[in-house]
Amino acid sequence: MHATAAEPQQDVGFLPALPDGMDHRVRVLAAEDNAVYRTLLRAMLTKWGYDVVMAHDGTEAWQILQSPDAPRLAILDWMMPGLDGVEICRRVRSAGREPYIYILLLTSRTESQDLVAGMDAGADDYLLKTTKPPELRVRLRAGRRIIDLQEKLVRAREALREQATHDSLTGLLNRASILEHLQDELARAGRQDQPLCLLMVDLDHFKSVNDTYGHLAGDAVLREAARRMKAAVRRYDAIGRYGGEEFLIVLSGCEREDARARAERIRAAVAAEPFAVGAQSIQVTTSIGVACCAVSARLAPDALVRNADLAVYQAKSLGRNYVAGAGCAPQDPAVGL
Ligand code: GH3
Ligand code: MG
Ligand code: MG
Ligand code: MG
Repeated sequence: MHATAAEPQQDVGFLPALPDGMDHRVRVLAAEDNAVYRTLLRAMLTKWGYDVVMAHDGTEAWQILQSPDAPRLAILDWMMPGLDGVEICRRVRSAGREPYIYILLLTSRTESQDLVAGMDAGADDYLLKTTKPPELRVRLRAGRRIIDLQEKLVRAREALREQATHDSLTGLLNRASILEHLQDELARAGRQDQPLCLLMVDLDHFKSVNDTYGHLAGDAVLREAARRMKAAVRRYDAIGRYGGEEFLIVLSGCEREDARARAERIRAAVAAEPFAVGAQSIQVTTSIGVACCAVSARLAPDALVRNADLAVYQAKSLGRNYVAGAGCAPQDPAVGL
């Protein structure tokens, strides 16, 4: 990439013209204020199979790097008008954003302490402008490997988080997560003087589903019940599997009348049509307990869960396929608040 008057048309195809982005094209930002280098960079990178995003100065480069779909690889000229390459490195790193952006600084400086300063600012690598194109090409490949590894790491971390917080059978939040959510939402409701209601949903006679159709059919019923319930709640209501065939639904900012209506909708959604499991058609119903924490009431999560549990018990005793609990049937024994 050494572009001087003597060799303005340096052969950029020194390595075979096989694109480096064989599996997927990789976008790379090339920021360079010198028109000759810019043309050269674009030609090389395009030939190597990269999708090139060019910036003419540091300010433009920084703007591009701030966008949500910024290239993951950046080649930055050290000396540019506006922001220089080192300052851009510093800003990118202090923003601490993900996904990681791999930065290669391009410099005509040779003083070692300058290079140390560049690396200190967060550059991953640097190259002198006198370096031959094949070296830039392999250094970029090294950068791509880092980016690919980091992407795998992020995916693995997300999969682990999903596993740790969700129930593997139904895909709903697991017991620990729904209880943690309840605790957080109760605290928030207290701070903001908002009501909060909790639904506990228990499948009726579920043991007999297992006994009649087998455990695998029982699992399929749990999955379908979870799907129907999730479809019946709002996107910002949290739903989790509390135990075997018991579920909790946290309704933030919800008054008791509203919670009862919501519970009724969930009950109807499950009972509406029999579940098709293999060749079987299985009728499933639920008993739902409603517990409310009114504005200004200070209830601990345990107390709310206990009230919802008592309300489920009441719904069972009233014949199942039923909604019971706080404010639902004033003549009933005081359940909930
Ligand atoms: P009730 O109407 O009083 O709630 O009766 P029930 O049969 O639903 O309640 P019970 O507590 O007697 O039985 C719950 C059953 O749920 C027993 C247990 O084997 C089953 N169960 C718990 N977890 C799972 C699971 O992950 N898969 C399957 N297939 N069954 C499960
Ligand atoms: Mg420059
Ligand atoms: Mg139960
Ligand atoms: Mg049950």
